[in-house]
Amino acid sequence: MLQEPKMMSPKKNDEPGDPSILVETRPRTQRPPLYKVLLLNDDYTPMEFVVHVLERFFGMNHAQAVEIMLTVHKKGLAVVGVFSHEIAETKVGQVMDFARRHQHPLQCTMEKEE
Ligand code: TYC
Repeated sequence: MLQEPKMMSPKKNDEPGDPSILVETRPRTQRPPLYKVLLLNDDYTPMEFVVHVLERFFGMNHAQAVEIMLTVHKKGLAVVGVFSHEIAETKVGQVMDFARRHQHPLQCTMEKEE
């Protein structure tokens, strides 16, 4: 008796072991970028004012604040904290505003951490 040609059943593509399927196992979560907040040296801002800024806006104790202030004074700048973009922007704004209100030329900036 004549056999009809067997139709190939539509191949399901999700059988276990199907080598044509690549299952992503590596999680692809991305950390949000972090930003360094930098304090810059100048010749006019009083040392005590910088120490106060570091205590007030960066939660440093007095000894830490003196140490970092002296690092900025000697090296020209120092990283005073690492934050999310939004927090870093807020800190920079707070420091710049506080310095301006007291008529000191203190500069604070942020840069992306690589
Ligand atoms: N260089 C300043 C002075 O001699 C002190 C100073 C330190 C200024 C740190 C700014 O970010 C600064 N009075």
